[in-house]
Amino acid sequence: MFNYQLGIIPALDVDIQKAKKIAEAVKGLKKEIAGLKIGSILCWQHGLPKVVGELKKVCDFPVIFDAQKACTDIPDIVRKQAKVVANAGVNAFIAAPQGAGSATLTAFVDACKEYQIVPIVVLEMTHPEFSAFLSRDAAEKILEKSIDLGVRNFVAPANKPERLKLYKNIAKKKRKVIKILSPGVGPQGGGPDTAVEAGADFVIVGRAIYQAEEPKEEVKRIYDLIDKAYSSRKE
Ligand code: O7M
Repeated sequence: MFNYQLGIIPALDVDIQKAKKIAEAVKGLKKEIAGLKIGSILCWQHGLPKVVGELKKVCDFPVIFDAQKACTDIPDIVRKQAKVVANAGVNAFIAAPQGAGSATLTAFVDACKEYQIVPIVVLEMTHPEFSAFLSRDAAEKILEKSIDLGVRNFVAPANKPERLKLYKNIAKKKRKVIKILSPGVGPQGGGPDTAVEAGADFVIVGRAIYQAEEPKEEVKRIYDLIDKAYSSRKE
């Protein structure tokens, strides 16, 4: 799905006019923008098909749907959700299977394959106490199971770089190359460059882009940082 090894994924947690404005502003940044993440803020208000349709009128970036958070229900519902998402024209669908279990995760991945959208799986979140109700090794188990199911794209926190290294190493031991999409830069304390140095391939950026005076310039600034960090990264 991604045309380059590195890039930025703006999180469009804004209203539809603003989302279109940002898409318009960055549409020429083919190398810098890996995709656009849309979620509950846009889609609960306007509906997924409309949001995807409006963005695709403006630009041709892959659209990544983060239901904040999907893949938490029974397997049968999760399958139906994947179909609805694919029919709306989405390119990739993000799962957060913490608390749902492996049958739900399996159904999610299977349905994404059937409906030809890319499954992306959240391993661990950025906010404090995220794991308060989870077992200690929940993220590692999700990673292992997802890799076995054929998932190659994961979400993990930019503000916990040591965890990014760990996930890349687990994949390496399984002789698989995975891509990490990392949120948590800027207001949540992570640096785009330190995340990429530690193993992130794409940074998910919300407020730092959509609250910037010049979102396009902010994207270019962040890209410069991650590009340098990627060049000095030891795989
Ligand atoms: O850059 P921000 O902090 O304004 O926005 C961060 C975006 O990343 C926002 O869309 C969150 O829903 C998302 N996110 C997190 O902030 N933390 C996580 O652990 C996971 C995500 C995410 O994108 O999950 C798929």
